[in-house]
Amino acid sequence: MPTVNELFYPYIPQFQPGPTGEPTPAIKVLSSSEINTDLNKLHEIPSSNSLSLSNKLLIAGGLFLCVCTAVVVPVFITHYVNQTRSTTTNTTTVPTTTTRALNYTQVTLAGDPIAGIYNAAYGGSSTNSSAGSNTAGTYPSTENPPNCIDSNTNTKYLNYGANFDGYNTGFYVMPQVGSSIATGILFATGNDHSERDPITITIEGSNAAASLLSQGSSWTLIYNGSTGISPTVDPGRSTYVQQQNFTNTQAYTSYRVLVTSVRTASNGCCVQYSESRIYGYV
Ligand SMILES: [Ca+2]
Repeated sequence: MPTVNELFYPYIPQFQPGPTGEPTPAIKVLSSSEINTDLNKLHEIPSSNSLSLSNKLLIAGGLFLCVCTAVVVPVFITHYVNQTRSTTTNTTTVPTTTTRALNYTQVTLAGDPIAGIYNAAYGGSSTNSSAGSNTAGTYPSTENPPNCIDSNTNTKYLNYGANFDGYNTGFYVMPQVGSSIATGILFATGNDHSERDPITITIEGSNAAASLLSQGSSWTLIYNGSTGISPTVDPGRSTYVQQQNFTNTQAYTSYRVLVTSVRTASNGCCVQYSESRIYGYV
């Protein structure tokens, strides 16, 4: 092992030997073991400038991994979340609305449920008629309500009404075609007694249940006018007259037809007609 002087004299001026050949007194002379200990400590804690190339590469590699972890992981998480959201959006079902063309047709047909009524003005409640003979509010059993929608002018519906004049009588019908938009009505006269011809009527529509159709609040007025039968000229017996058309855009499942005037107001009997068919869009 070299001595202190041998180690430092060549490099440090302070350690140059004095005139007597000894080191300057201010300088502590270290033993060989102390010097080796300090040198080992210097090796254990190398400065950055003294790092070997392999250590520098290791540190650089570590820094690179840290940067990648800090940048790539958040990007990956964001991408994964976005992908999840995108998948959820793509699986959403969008409701669609289908439409179809409406067909103009005869709305009321033979066999439709129909009820004779009296004591009824539009907007008001009604009383059910029943089969009878010369009795207020009834109709002859063979001249019943279904006869006015059977497309047969040889069959008729007659109602005496509350005062034997046929006023405020009529029927309500539930067409089996289902919901429809009524826009017209076609009348045909009875086989006799022109003084019993209906001259004016109202038509109302309803979407209420059958059990509620005797209540006035169930109905909405859609027509108030002529039957197409002239009040002054007899069109003939068992005869179709001009169909009456009106504007209506609402669909209904039931209709109510009420007679508001008869050719002869006090005819002492009734009102009668062989057909009263509703037309419209289904
Ligand atoms: Ca008929």
